[in-house]
Amino acid sequence: MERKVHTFCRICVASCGLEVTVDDESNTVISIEPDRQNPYTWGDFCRKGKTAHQAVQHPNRITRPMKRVGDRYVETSYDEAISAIAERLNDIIDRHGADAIGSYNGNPIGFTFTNATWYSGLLDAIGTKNRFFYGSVDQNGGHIVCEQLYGIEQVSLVPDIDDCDCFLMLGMDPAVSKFNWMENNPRGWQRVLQRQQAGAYVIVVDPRTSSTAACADNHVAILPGRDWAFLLALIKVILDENLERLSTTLPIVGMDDLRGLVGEADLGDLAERCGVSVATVQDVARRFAGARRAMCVAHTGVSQNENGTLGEWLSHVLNLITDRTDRPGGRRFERGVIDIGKVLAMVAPSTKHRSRVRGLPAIVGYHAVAEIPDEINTPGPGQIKAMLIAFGNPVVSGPDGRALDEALSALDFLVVIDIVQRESHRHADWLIPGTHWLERSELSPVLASLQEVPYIQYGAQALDKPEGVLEEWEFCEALAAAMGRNLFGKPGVNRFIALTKKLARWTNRPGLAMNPDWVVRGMLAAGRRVKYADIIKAPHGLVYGPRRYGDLAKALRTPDKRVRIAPEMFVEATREALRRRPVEGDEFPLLLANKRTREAMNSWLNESPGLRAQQDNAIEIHPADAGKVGIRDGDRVRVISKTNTIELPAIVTTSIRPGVVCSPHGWGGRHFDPHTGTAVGQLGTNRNLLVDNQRIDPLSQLPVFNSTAVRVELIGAEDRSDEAARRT
Ligand SMILES: Nc1nc2c(c(=O)[nH]1)N[C@H]1C(S)=C(S)[C@@H](COP(=O)(O)OP(=O)(O)OC[C@H]3O[C@@H](n4cnc5c(=O)[nH]c(N)nc54)[C@H](O)[C@@H]3O)O[C@H]1N2
Ligand SMILES: Nc1nc2c(c(=O)[nH]1)N[C@H]1C(S)=C(S)[C@@H](COP(=O)(O)OP(=O)(O)OC[C@H]3O[C@@H](n4cnc5c(=O)[nH]c(N)nc54)[C@H](O)[C@@H]3O)O[C@H]1N2
Ligand code: SF4
Ligand SMILES: [Mo]
Repeated sequence: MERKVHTFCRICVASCGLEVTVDDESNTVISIEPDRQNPYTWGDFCRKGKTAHQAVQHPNRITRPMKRVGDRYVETSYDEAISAIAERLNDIIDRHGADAIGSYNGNPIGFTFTNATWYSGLLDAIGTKNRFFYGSVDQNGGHIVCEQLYGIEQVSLVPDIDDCDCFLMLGMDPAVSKFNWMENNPRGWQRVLQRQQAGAYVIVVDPRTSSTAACADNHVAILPGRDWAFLLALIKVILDENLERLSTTLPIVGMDDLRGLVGEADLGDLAERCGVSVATVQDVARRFAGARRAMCVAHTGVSQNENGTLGEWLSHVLNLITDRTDRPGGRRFERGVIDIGKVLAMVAPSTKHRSRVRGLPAIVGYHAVAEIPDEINTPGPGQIKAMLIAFGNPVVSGPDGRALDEALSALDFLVVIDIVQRESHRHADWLIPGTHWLERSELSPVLASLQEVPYIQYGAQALDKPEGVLEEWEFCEALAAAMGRNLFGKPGVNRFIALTKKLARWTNRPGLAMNPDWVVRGMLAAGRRVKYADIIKAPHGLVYGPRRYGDLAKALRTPDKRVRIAPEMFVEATREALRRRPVEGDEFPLLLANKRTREAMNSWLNESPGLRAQQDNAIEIHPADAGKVGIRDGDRVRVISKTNTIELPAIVTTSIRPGVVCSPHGWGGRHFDPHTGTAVGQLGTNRNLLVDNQRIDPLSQLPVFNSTAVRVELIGAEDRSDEAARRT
């Protein structure tokens, strides 16, 4: 029988509403279409959503716990897996302490609040402080900036697109990756273009003529990694020319410190650093400050650099000194269903722990992916001996995957929870099946708090999970119980869970057994903004209120309830950056930037058969740079950084700025057939192998994905010069 399920896509934050047609008999998807009745996301959709079920039917999907035997895996029961893993982890904890168990959880966990909560509960049960998450390759800069400025580690400042007259967009390519990151604007890019048609001015700052930049009224082709200098230059022009109009919605402290810093910088020097003319800087600054309504939005292109956090900070400053924060047409504060600061405090451990080897502080409770190899390789108390990797593929998505892979191979014990065995999982001792979001029903207060308007949707389950497979949270709960350690590290929790399970069995009411839904309902009740029952009654999604302006002032959590516009740590870091001259070495004369591809989601969807529009990644290079080393379009080239060497085909194009090359991430990972132990296919090449894991933004701890210094050489250059010699 055919059945239609209304739910939403949980691949990226765009959260597109879906109508999934399911064949009940075979438990398969017939089609996935956008849900026309979704009041909020209708109009946004992509092929990744349309073909999402291909990952459910992945030919190498893990559907039973699998134990490594030699270079293959054999299927076992959950009972066997859980007791064996519990015993081994307990043994390692007994011998080396809880911190000997490390953990990485990746991006897809961000879409499943229930599993994220229980996974974090398992880590609390273990008691390890060696936790790593994808924030350190993604949004950590945002957490630091919000914490410093507003006193909350996450503030959802959503672009208020439909009222904006001047868009200043840095390091983002919404024409490809949709208008989302730590906030979501459905059909955001199309709406920007509509505003443009109505007269709005669009400025895109990007070293490449991306699909987004191609539509800009002004495309500023900046040097990668220098957005902080560009933004500081804009702020300088605005303050020097008295064009500022301080926020009217927020009390601000620290303007003198900001003015002091700006006074120390020289406009010509700043412009030179970012490779943009002074005239362009002045034009952008005057336009932005003079526009009736405007917004500055800085995304991952800005943050994944050595001074990325400074870039993000200054993007907030620019909005604050021109009264664009929490104002129509600017960046509006959306309260969400629940105080997200509180939620974060719940899911993230409130530890100020410092990492053992590099001494770096945890950010929202987690350390940086870049540190994992050091923490595994360096002997001494607290050395990581075992890891859990869930929902993540850091060997491909993180910096220097080769170093990480080698470190993972040296572990005593590695447990993976995923739907497929990928590059980061190849040394796993145990593979535990993950579930796919089409197989889960869940409600995420976190996702709901990233939306442009007060909006929430229940993520209904479309398919049954493979028979016998436990959802990730169930596995975490069972493992904590088998280890004899209380979930969440809270005394009595395991006993309570066991009791509720008994009660559920006696009464034949499964809902009485404690489960993550309880937490969600509790939070919704505490938030008092929307009722659980109302959400369930709205299968197409629920807009539960009007968009409001001016709530941020009430939400501030700084001690004096004012915005700290110039936190000392940022001011000092900017001074330091101003003191340093960029070193442009002859050995590595080009800067490697990054982009995304429409058909892939980080490292995990490019092998889906339905998505194989692209089989390979390449490196884009400007004709002037290509000419210097004899590279022609389509040639295979060697890309060399201090860290590693890779080979890629070259695309010679004027759409990239001279001095910069660009290649998308997420490629080059293999996946495995655990039954036979063979690696199945590899599409493209992992450009992150070139990225150093020691050189990170000291504030956010993000690697330098967008400004790694490289050199490019033609492979077989000798043959070509022979050929040229023959011709002459
Ligand atoms: N050079 C460069 N590198 C980057 C970036 C960049 O812009 N440039 N972007 C960074 C960003 S923004 C991000 S978010 C990271 C992402 O990096 P990661 O967080 O490591 O995520 P992915 O590489 O996408 O790997 C996701 C894994 O989760 C598994 N998975 C998917 N769904 C589920 C599920 O429901 N259950 C379970 N158990 N497993 C699941 C997939 O099979 C896959 O193995 O990459 C970062 N890396
Ligand atoms: N199709 C697709 N969509 C996605 C994803 C995906 O993997 N595929 N990932 C999702 C995730 S996890 C995230 S976090 C979001 C991210 O979404 P965005 O933050 O919008 O990221 P990108 O689309 O990679 O756009 C980054 C842009 O920055 C430019 N850039 C590179 N270096 C610099 C620099 O130093 N300065 C400036 N100003 N620009 C620079 C690049 O050329 C590129 O055009 O996208 C989400 N959407
Ligand atoms: S992957 Fe595509 S369909 Fe899914 S939420 Fe993102 S944009 Fe929407
Ligand atoms: Mo991301």
